[in-house]
Amino acid sequence: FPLRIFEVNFLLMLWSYCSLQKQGNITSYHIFYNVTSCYGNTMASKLREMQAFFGLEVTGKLDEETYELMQKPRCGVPDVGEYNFFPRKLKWSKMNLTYRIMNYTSDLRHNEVDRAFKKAFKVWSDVTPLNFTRIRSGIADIMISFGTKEHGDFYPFDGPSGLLAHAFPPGPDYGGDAHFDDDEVWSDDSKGYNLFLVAAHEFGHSLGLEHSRDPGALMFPIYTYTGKSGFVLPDDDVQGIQELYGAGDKDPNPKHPKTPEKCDVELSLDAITELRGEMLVFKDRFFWRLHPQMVEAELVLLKSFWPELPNKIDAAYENPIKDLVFMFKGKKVWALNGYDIVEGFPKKIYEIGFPKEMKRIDAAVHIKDTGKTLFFTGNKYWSYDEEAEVMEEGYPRLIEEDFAGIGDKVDAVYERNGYLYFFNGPLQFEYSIWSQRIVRVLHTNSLFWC
Ligand SMILES: *[C@@H]1O[C@H](CO)[C@@H](O)[C@H](O)[C@H]1NC(C)=O
Ligand SMILES: *[C@@H]1O[C@H](CO)[C@@H](O)[C@H](O)[C@H]1NC(C)=O
Ligand SMILES: *[C@@H]1O[C@H](CO)[C@@H](O)[C@H](O)[C@H]1NC(C)=O
Ligand SMILES: *[C@@H]1O[C@H](CO)[C@@H](O)[C@H](O)[C@H]1NC(C)=O
Ligand SMILES: *[C@@H]1O[C@H](CO)[C@@H](O)[C@H](O)[C@H]1NC(C)=O
Ligand SMILES: [Ca+2]
Ligand SMILES: [Ca+2]
Ligand SMILES: [Ca+2]
Ligand SMILES: [Zn+2]
Ligand SMILES: [Zn+2]
Repeated sequence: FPLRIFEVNFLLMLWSYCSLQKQGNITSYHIFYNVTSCYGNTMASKLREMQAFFGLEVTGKLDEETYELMQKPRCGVPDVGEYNFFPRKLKWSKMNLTYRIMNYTSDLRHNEVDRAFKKAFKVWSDVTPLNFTRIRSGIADIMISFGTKEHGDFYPFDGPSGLLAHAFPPGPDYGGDAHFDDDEVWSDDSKGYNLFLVAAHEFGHSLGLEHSRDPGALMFPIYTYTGKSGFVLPDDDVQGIQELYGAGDKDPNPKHPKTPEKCDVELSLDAITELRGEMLVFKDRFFWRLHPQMVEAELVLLKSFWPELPNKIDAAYENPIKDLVFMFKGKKVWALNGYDIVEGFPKKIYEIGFPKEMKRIDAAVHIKDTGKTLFFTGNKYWSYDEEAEVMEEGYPRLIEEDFAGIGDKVDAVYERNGYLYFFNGPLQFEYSIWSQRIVRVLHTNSLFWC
């Protein structure tokens, strides 16, 4: 693939070369690369493509945000360029494919590596008619190896972190082959990088898939550890691979999680909170970040911010005085200071004053003016005094008695300028604390200006 190699190499070179051409301080919040002076307009237009792909502000310049994204652990198949030079829809013309494990990493036992690759192929064979057979000698369609730095294909790895692995699209010779950077620490759990997850992503490329823009997809170019419980291939990837190969006849796990659409009229929420001036809106494995200066909400995986949290939460609120966000799932509560879980957490919710038999909280909101936090569960609510750190006397009370009209349950709630915004299914109730009544009923998705 001379053209492709050139393209990838050119981009890798650009990233390292341009870093020498830095024009200011990395810590400053302003443009620090002048790409035009480096490479002329071609590169600026490539960068624009990449920024558009990731939903960043399209400037054609390497700004802080773009740079941060490039620093994240990612897959070595470049995000820009590939759709220009890889012909669309490269695929294998046969359904029986072979793979061979050429050599191993010293981070894991051989049988652990074998198992990770086998499981990664099964992710794809479960949803297609493809069959993968391991061979131990000769030339397989998909040759798998571990290497460091320059490892024989002009796509050098870069030492620890950064690029993790890469794979070639279907074709002869190098086609389909997958290479893993042995300067990473590979694991079968959350430590370092999970070999199974990275392999499943790479084999997607080996089969002809490109990167996806869907942050929930396995083929999204940024690595996120998704937890120990059974991996299920997201719907976006299933659609992609079935477009190439069709469906198989025995999908053992037909429930493939879909990524929520912010403008879905039926949209309902799990939880909502502020965090240092941003609004976080939780739904399933994700949350949207709504920055006051940004019109477009950014969707990210919960695990990409807080790997230790569960994949879905019940409720969340911020105590801005303590600069802590509390998140609830079942009987547990986590206190977070930015990215960090505060020592001593998770705690049990009965430790903050709930009855022992209470199974979960539906929603929570902190009211700055009173210093109280309201917790909603079923058709009742509690009031917690943040300063005294005690549950107030006289609670729980019925939601219906004190917040008439908002329904008999609360999915999520937040406070702003003296109004409480209660979410119940696809509806949102704007409630004036001062006049103690509902002033507007809105669609839940109006949060996102849909
Ligand atoms: C970079 O940072 C240093 C120390 O913080 C400062 O002295 C210098 O002026 C900065 N340079 C630019 C170009 O902003
Ligand atoms: C970047 O470099 C080009 C060409 O050298 C120059 O015309 C342009 O003014 C520079 N832009 C910035 C922001 O420094
Ligand atoms: C693929 O391999 C299986 C056995 O592994 C065999 O039963 C099947 O006939 C093969 N299909 C083709 C198209 O070669
Ligand atoms: C895949 O393998 C199974 C079992 O070995 C076989 O029944 C099936 O026909 C194979 N599929 C194809 C497309 O060859
Ligand atoms: C594995 O094989 C590749 C390609 O043949 C080679 O570049 C690399 O050094 C080998 N790695 C190890 C750990 O033996
Ligand atoms: Ca090959
Ligand atoms: Ca690396
Ligand atoms: Ca909830
Ligand atoms: Zn990739
Ligand atoms: Zn390689």
